[in-house]
Amino acid sequence: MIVVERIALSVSGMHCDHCVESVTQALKGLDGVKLAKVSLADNRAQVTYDNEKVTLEDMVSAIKSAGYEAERLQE
Ligand SMILES: [Cu+2]
Repeated sequence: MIVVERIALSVSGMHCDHCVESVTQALKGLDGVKLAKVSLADNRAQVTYDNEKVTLEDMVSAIKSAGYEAERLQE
């Protein structure tokens, strides 16, 4: 069963389009992430994902590995 959810993350440490691209690729590289929309202006990432394949912790650690910090944003 595929359970698709959407969450918003607050991402810190981004300062240019290259950073946005790095964070986007880090998220999209995870199995189960369907969509990742990263905004430099808001320091946010909107992620649509299959919650049976990927967790919030996976996303946060992928973003950390790319060199940025992230945490869940309550919408
Ligand atoms: Cu940058």
